[in-house]
Amino acid sequence: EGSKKESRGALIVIEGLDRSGKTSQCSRLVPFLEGQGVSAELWRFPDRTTNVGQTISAYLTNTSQLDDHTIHLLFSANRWEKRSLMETKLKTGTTLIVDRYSYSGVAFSSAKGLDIEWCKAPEIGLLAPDVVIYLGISPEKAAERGGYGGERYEKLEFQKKVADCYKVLRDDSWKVVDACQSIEDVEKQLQEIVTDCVAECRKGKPLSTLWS
Ligand code: FDM
Repeated sequence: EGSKKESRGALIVIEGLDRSGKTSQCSRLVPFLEGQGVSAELWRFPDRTTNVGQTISAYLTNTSQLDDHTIHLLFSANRWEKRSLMETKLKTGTTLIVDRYSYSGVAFSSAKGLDIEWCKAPEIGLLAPDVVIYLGISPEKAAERGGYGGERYEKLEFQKKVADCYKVLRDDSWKVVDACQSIEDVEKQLQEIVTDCVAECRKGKPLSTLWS
């Protein structure tokens, strides 16, 4: 423990294809951290509870149609509307486990053919994650797991394009965890990564902004 009176929380982002196990692993991490005495919350994007989020949800369930650029900017706006709360939570010591973030935003929109730099631009200035964890699984293996819902992007051909776009975005700072292992093995590796990350932030690692 350092001498700092208040230590900030960590911004931990989990990314991956549909059916990679993101959501269930995210929800296991929060009680794990709390058990370690770390204040933690589970967040997810899109946050479908806001007005913007409801518009996004209608699009994803095919209840409405929107131009590709328009929906891209709405996904980004949905992160911007949560930015100040996110900053407050982090600065007051709460660690956030975030199920999808700007990387989903860029990967899914560029998979439709939008220019990647154009896709990244509206994300500039959002808080940068302290770590991005990618749950790696091939689109074919993910599809075999079954249970794709009926939402707009849940189709093998599209998921293959998303996987390629994630590859372009990924850099050496990302922690890639093999999502084809047992749930417990994946969980154990995630626990190690988040424990290290929380410790680094406690020691005073500064918050930064995208894209960094
Ligand atoms: N998605 C998610 C995007 O296209 N852009 C974004 O910025 C985000 C955060 O929305 F297919 C896509 C990814 C996924 C869909 O995600 C809804 P969940 O995790 O299934 O709710």
